Amino acid sequence: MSARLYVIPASHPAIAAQLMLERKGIDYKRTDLMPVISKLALRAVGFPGTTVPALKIEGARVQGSRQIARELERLVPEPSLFPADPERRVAVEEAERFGDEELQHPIRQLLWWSMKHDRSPLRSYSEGARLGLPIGLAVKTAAPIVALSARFNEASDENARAGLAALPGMLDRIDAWIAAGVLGGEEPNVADFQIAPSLGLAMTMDDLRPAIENRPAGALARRLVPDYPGHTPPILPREWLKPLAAGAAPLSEA
Ligand SMILES: N[C@@H](CCC(=O)N[C@@H](CS)C(=O)NCC(=O)O)C(=O)O
Repeated sequence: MSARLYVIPASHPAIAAQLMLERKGIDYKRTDLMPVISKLALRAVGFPGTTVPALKIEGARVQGSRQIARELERLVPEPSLFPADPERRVAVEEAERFGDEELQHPIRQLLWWSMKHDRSPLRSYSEGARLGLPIGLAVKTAAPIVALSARFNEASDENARAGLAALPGMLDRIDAWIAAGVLGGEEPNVADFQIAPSLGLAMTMDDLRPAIENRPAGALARRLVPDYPGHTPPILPREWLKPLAAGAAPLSEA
């Protein structure tokens, strides 16, 4: 089977797609793209949309982590990403939808907000990437890319604060799904693969990690994405982090 995955280094939905390709045992080649440039590059190779993950597989072009999951399932049914039981499948697909539509974007906005205020961590997110130019040069010339990415993703103060305020509730939801066996089962499902990379990316930020790492959600991320690339030292205003500090859970056995 011939497959090529287009990613932005450390993109959480792109890591979700990589995990699912690996779970299905599909060999693939990876093309690393710089943010913003990625939009043009994807159009140039014939994708209709402008976001990663984007997958060329068996002559088809599939874009979006949830669409990719379904195409992989169609091409390689086993091991399945979806539970066989219809009721469990509904629950898993709801968790997957939440991961895509509710969790992904605030984490993305918080990262771009941080980059907008200090670009120096950018290099750590690109470690090992092949961007077609030396990483050092890519990072040095990244100011307009960071500014545009922050703008495209609406990484404003207001949205960053809203994301931080929403995070404890989202983590509670994830922990409840883990307790109910919807997430975190022995055989990872499509929702595990969708949600764990967002948690992994969040935990690269020193400001967010303490609120996540010692709870079941943190254990899920460590299990599925133990080596998430990137590290952002503390940068968010302390005042904004108060909703998170209130929700930080003590060490759990999960
Ligand atoms: N919900 C979509 C989100 C895709 C998305 O927004 N990807 C980001 C990277 S995380 C992207 O391609 N952004 C374009 C850019 O940064 O220029 C999915 O899961 O596929």
